[in-house]
Amino acid sequence: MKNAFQIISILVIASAILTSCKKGCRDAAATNYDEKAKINDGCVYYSKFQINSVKLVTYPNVNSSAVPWDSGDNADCYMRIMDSGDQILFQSDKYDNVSTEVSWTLNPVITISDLSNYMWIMIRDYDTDYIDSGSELIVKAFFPVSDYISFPGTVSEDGTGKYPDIIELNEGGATIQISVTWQL
Ligand SMILES: [Ca+2]
Ligand SMILES: [Ca+2]
Repeated sequence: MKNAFQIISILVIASAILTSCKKGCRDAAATNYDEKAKINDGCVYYSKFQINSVKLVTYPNVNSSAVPWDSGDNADCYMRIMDSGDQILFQSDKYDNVSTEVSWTLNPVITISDLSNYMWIMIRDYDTDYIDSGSELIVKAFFPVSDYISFPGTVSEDGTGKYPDIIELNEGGATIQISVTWQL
């Protein structure tokens, strides 16, 4: 009888301790990370993201030979999204004589499901056609997808948290902002 009482007492105390410990996800890489959680209770991770739009915020006035992109006016910009193997995932229409920021909306959006890899965003000046020999490279910006995920042991690049809605790339005097939506 005494033993039974002791066991019950221990169970009651243990249960009180457990319920006072907050349950939640303790993995900082997860979408539902709870820094106050004491007991790990299920984590959720994004597995893909969609690219909604790409904005060219600014770009250099001249090419690598210090010559204006086009004689007499600004570059006629179009944008490409490529995977790590340089395969084209999306190519936009062009905007003529871009002097201020421009934005391309992807319709349909494209979905990226390999979060461990990298991509490229390329902006070109359309000269005579859509092939590379007829256009000038303005910028090819490296897009390190995994840097924004916070896999265990890595840190997201945006500084305020992982999974940013806008990913900004700065490369060769150009600034590009990518609008994304993360998905489970
Ligand atoms: Ca040109
Ligand atoms: Ca032009």
